[in-house]
Amino acid sequence: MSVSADTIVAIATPAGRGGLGVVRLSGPQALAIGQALTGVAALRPRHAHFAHFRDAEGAVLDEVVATAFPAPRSATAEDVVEITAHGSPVLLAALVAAAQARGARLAEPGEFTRRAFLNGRIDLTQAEAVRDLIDAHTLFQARTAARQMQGSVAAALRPLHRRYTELIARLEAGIDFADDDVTVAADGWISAEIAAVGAAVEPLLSSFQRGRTVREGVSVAIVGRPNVGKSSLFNRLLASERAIVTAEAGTTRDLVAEPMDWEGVPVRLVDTAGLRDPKGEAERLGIQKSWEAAADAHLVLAIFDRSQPLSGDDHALLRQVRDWPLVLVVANKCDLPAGAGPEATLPEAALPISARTGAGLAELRAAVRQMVAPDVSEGAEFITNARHAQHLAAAAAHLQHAGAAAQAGLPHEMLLVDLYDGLHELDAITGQTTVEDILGVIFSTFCIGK
Ligand SMILES: Nc1nc2c(ncn2[C@@H]2O[C@H](COP(=O)(O)OP(=O)(O)O)[C@@H](O)[C@H]2O)c(=O)[nH]1
Ligand SMILES: [Mg+2]
Repeated sequence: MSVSADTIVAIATPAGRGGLGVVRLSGPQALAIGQALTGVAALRPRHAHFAHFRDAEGAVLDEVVATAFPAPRSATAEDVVEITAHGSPVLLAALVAAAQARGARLAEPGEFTRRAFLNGRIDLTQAEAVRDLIDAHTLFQARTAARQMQGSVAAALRPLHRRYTELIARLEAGIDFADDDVTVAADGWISAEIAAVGAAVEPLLSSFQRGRTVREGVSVAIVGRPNVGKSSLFNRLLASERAIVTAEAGTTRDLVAEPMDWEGVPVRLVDTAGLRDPKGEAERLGIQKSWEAAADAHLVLAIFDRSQPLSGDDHALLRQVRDWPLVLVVANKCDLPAGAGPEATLPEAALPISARTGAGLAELRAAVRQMVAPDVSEGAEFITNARHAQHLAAAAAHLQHAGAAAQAGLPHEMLLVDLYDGLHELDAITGQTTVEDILGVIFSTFCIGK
């Protein structure tokens, strides 16, 4: 089963001191080396053994817990031993050195996961999800990665993949066994099947738009004239006094940016200098940066002070707002009485909030979440990985080409070239190869060679 001849070893926990540290072994010698390091005569499968790790002279270096996971029921599908020691870098290094002295070699980055893939334990999307899970910055990202680690991408592809291979099998059978009792598929059926497979690729491909948001996050810029409460809102959203707030106009001179978790979406929140006629060079440069931040942001929060009549600067911003693709107009200071008729000119959709009391903030959070990552719901499968999206796009293009060839009545051999190219793209997502599967489909469903 295992493709590896050698045994690898690595510290699995982060560098530095901690309560515990784990050394992991995988490969044919893992059990023998694990037993030698811990003095346990025979490690029972999936059983935690309390043991001692000793130096060359036999002096105890640490109390450890050793657990063996014999092949194939292990993370790599090879024999795996995990030794949990105390989290001392010198001690863990000594464990690794002792394992090396007994024939293990240092694992390369990602090699445990690589072996899991090569041994057929996980597919490529699952291997990538392991990395995404470790890299997650928000719980929502972690959940998404965890679902993919359990094979959700492959599961989403499976029905489409089955239909695709059956289509190819029908075409192949029609060509190879035309003289037998296999009926050649009708052209109308072939065109419809190609279209159906293409239609199944489409929603996955388009889901990458929101999937990318989950993975990479978005930037949200807070803009408005001075004193409307931009920095107050910024601090409120971050739940920290990050930006300076004063009653004096022109306090924020430079961009202030902080990463945050916006209902699961990683957001880079940017506070900006108030937009007005600048008084001096520093403010002029600050305001220029505000406009740039608004232009660069995925979403702009345009803030107005609802307790004041709209000023000329407010009107200038309202005119700009129309050119930005994703803008939320926010009417701040709703804890104060409304100023003389400002709502008349604020768009109806303006969201009333108070950065001071927190009123309307839940609605603001939900509205932004909806705008930057629409229907990212826990249940819906979506593509978060650019590599997967690229292969899906290529598969869609080949399917389109095959569809056009079918419409034009080209020979089935020609269709098959495109169809195989498209299938290889789908296979590249999970790292599987389907050619043998297709032979299987042909021989199982067509009763050939009676
Ligand atoms: N009553 C009230 N005052 C606010 C609110 N938000 C901000 N302020 C006050 O408005 C002034 C300007 O706030 P600041 O956040 O510095 O505005 P910025 O110039 O837009 O960054 C400060 O005195 C804040 O305390 C709010 O929701 N209600
Ligand atoms: Mg400010």
